[in-house]
Amino acid sequence: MDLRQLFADARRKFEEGGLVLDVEEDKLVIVGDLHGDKETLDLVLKRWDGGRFLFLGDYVDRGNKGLEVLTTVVKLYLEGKAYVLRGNHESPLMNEDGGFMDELCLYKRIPNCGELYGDIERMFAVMPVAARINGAVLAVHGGIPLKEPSMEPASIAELAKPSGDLVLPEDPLIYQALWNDPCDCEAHAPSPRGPGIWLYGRGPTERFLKEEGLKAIVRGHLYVSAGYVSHHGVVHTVFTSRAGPYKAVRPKVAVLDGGVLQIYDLLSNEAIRRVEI
Ligand SMILES: [Mn+2]
Repeated sequence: MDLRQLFADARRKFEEGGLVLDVEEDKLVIVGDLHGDKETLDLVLKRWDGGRFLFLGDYVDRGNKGLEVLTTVVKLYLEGKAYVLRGNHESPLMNEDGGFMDELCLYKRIPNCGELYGDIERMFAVMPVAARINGAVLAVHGGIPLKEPSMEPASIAELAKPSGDLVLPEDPLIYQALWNDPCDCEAHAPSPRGPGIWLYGRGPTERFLKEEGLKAIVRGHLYVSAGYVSHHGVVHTVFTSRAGPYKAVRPKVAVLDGGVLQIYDLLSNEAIRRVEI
């Protein structure tokens, strides 16, 4: 299939779906950052063959099969088999130095790679940034955005109605949803990732979940060699890439099955943690 057509079709479908999804699924396999790791993606798709998937973003950069990963998840999305969220690497801000533009133009030598990237960039801009699953779990790449200057958590409704351009993105709440991380702190702290990015602590996390009537957050973004870490018992980070710099990672996915969230180790094929939601 023509790639430009594929990404244009996906862009139109993403546009119709909005920036925040409401998802109802009995069983959902939630996949963390892939960063061009097609082998691990194939492992997940084989292990849960015929299942429903939610991808937490960061399909490209770092690993060398970003285009294959992106194409695969977008096809699953168009076939109605997967929800596909945006990560901070779904942005021209990252792809110039992160490896994806070089993959397209230098290594794969795709003719008119700039035009293909233009289609991809337009699609990135309209991808959803969060999904509410079964009214209980929020899936998001980075996490809870904080409103300056009060530093209180933003609501999901505010995320759904952004102001400013979405390409980079410029909207500060959307930007933080893609970039923020949890911390073991009580309130919040500036993020080492850069200006405009925050670490959200126990207080804002608990207030956010209470306000939204949710139980937990499943997110990616943070590289952890164990492939999984939890904060305050309610923020669950899964990391699913072994590409490039992540060779030593033990990749994990989260499987939401009824009222239970299970964390699976992909190498041993075992559930390493079980959380009642
Ligand atoms: Mn990320």
